[in-house]
Amino acid sequence: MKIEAITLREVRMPLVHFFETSFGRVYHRQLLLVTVHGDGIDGWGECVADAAPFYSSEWFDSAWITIQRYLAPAVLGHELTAAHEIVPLMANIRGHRMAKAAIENALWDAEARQRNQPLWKLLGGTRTEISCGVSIGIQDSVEHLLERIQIELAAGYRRIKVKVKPGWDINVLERIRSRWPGITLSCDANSAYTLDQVEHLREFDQFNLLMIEQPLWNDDIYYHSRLQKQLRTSICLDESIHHARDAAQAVETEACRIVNIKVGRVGGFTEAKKVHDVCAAHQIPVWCGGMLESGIGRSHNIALSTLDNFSLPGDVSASKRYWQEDIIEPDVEVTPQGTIVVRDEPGTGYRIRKDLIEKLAPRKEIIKPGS
Ligand code: OSB
Ligand code: MG
Repeated sequence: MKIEAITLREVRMPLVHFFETSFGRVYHRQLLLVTVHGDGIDGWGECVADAAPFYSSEWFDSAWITIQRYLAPAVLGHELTAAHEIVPLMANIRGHRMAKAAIENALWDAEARQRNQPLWKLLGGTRTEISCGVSIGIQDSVEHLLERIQIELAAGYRRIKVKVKPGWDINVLERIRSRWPGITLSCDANSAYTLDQVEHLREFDQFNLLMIEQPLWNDDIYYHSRLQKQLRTSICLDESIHHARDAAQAVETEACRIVNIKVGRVGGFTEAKKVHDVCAAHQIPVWCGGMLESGIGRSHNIALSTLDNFSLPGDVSASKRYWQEDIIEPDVEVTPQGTIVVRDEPGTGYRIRKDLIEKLAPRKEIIKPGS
């Protein structure tokens, strides 16, 4: 396929429910949608960077300008036979993985449509049904949190993950465990602790958690390995893993026993597959993380989750948990057994609601060679 043009769109979507982590509360998402045009086909990708550089150093504006100034010019006009060939074209631009992933993933979507094949098969997936969990943010009260957990369990979700931070952790986990002693439960600290809180973190061991996600610094692997030796609970790394080498280091230093793969954080499907393979080779299970995606990013997460080593439930859940109206059709739906049945149509299997996107998009820019 020849990459003839790239369209950027800004779409603002209000969340059905606010989402709060240790770095703050959000009420809506400012999405950057990327469309790659070539050979009469449009491929769609979503940049998962947040409106502000809190989860990672990338943010909406940095992604937009990096694509406009550097990434689009590096790839426009090139003729590719497979989506992964775009990776070396962008390799001399350092970092900006979420921006790169949006372009690369759009191209995978285009390739799947062009080959008339489901994206999940093109990626090498083997599962036809994926296992779903939910990530529940910090609430105004523990009672509110318990109510939300009740709703998600009733909907069939197979794993509950709650956000924690100092002051909203042991007390909260105690309440959850006393009400539901047997559910699969995990927590995510988004780097809210330091190594001198080891004694406090050891208290998490009493709750039989599936994992504690990213307890320490966002850029650290080594101190997580020191911490893991002192905890019974498995550590899962999210923020610290940017590529397959990070995953290899984390595995070799025993900094974690589980890895969260977010395709945006690692720079696209090609690197996500490599992280998956490194972990598989060392019997480290992985699961697919979420970034409050619209249906476009969500459908890509579903496709990725069909790879063999995605053996734990991901943060891939139903459209209606996030949006009044999603920008794909049909909505992503979860069965009463807590699974998503993978669609067999070409591409992601979901139709892009372009009219709705145009209505929601206050800003749009078409980039062509030489423009
Ligand atoms: O750490 O996994 C995280 C959302 C935004 C930024 C970071 C994270 C999250 C989530 C949400 O946990 C997962 C979802 O999309 O439901
Ligand atoms: Mg996380």
